[in-house]
Amino acid sequence: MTGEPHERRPRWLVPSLSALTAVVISGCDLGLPSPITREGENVTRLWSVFTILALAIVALIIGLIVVVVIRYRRGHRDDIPSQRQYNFPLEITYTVIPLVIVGVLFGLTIPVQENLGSKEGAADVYVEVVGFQWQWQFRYFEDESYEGDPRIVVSGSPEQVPVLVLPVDATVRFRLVAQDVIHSFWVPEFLEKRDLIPGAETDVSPGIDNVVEVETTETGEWTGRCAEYCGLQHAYMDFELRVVDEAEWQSWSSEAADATGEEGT
Ligand SMILES: [Cu+2]
Repeated sequence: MTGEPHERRPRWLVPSLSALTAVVISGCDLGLPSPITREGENVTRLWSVFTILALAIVALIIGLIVVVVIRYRRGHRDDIPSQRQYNFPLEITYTVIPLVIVGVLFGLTIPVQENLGSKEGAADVYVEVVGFQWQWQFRYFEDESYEGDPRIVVSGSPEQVPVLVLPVDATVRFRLVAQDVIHSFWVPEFLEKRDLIPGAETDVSPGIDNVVEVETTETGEWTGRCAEYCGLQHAYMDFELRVVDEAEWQSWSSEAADATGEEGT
């Protein structure tokens, strides 16, 4: 037998894995919907860091496995592998590196999470989102007290999907209220969702933070959903989200306020 087949290095390996990783990363939004809020952009950035790092680690592990399998396969050799039981520096290294990675990811996660829960200063629009079996009602208020009669009320029905209209480049604060069971307010493009817990606004379920705030960044139309199974008609509990420019917002809100006023009288 001539030659040393076990010494051959798979030269194609690193370029192939690099190319595969590049295709996966560039070919899609790393699996996420395109964000339409400032908070969603932060979540997407964090997700990208996690995903790219995970792909790099997968590539490294697969690469090492393939190298070891090819390079150290038994072939026609009669020798036995090294019988050394441990390698202290190596073990320290592969313990410390993952700890550092987890620490960095944790550190990056905290500010994004804080941002998702933050509600500073006054918002531009206040909407009380009421979920009930099996529809949504959107009640627009003037301020964060959410008291008195809402200026605008949009109600869904089995025949009419409710439309949540919001201005673009605005801070919108949602107060989530469940009238019966737990529902969940979810627009996939927000990249966040929050449950509506019954009794959160009273003393029945104290300590529940049922207020979320988003800053809209794009005009367009999207579909929102209830993301918590809430009974037989849960699957039909959709709503439409329409984010509009300032002029459209002004005309819609005054028309909707008039319509709400007329219904109330
Ligand atoms: Cu539901």
